[in-house]
Amino acid sequence: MPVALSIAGFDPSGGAGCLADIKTFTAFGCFGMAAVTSLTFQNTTGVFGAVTQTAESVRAQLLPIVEDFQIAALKTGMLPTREIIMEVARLLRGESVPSWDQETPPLPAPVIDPVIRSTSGFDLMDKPGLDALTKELLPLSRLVTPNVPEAELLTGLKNITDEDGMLRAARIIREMGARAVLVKGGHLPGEPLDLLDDGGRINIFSGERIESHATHGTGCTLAAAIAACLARGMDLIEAVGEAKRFVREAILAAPHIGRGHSPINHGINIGFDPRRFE
Ligand code: PXL
Repeated sequence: MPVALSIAGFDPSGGAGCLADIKTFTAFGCFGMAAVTSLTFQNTTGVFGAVTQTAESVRAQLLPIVEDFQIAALKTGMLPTREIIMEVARLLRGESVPSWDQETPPLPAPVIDPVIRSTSGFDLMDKPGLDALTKELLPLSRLVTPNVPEAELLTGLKNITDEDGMLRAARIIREMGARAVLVKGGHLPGEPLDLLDDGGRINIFSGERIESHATHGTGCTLAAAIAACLARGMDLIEAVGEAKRFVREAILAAPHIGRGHSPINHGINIGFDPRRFE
């Protein structure tokens, strides 16, 4: 059974962050593990605060896992500070893993969900963190998955309004060192379109917009699903297509709980669909 590891924030309401990642890993037949970077306080209506971990406590969570298991998939989400990002980068390079044998990297190249700000406007990463993310972590990634606002913050572009803008953003992020970039166009008007730039090869995923308020944690879930599909041996285009199908189905089968944006149904792949009981 492939082991999938999430390095992300903890959302006690279970819709986003590492709880969403673990549920998604399970849905794809992976064994999910998680290291918490920040304990957030939130529900479906917004994020109200967070207590960040230190670089030391993130390392202390990760080292015993990395030394005991072969990790097949890695996904990062909320990485709130420069110190935590530098620590994750050191781990990816094997620098802080005493037992690393130098032949195989201790961790696979991660799928990076560049979580910068919550939909409700709460900053999930500070400014030095954003700088460290672009300089230290993107060059170590397998894939980066920004939505349009995140792509603008990462690149400094202020006018991503169409496919051409998404293409330019993807190229800039690749020039920062990312091997592949998936720019998610759901924030733009019209039918949604996601653009995958895999080392210069462009693939467009178009779909129909779903009218739903069940959007809490969709970004986390998509990135975790892509990581799990890569661990299952799919190529990147296949993995993105499968992950998009999963998120779409999970939105359609959302539990509609909470007063705000409902979480989605991560159980969809494992056969539990609440629509059967309606
Ligand atoms: O969806 C972005 C996100 C990721 N991770 C955590 C979050 C949020 C948004 O609120 O809280 C932990």
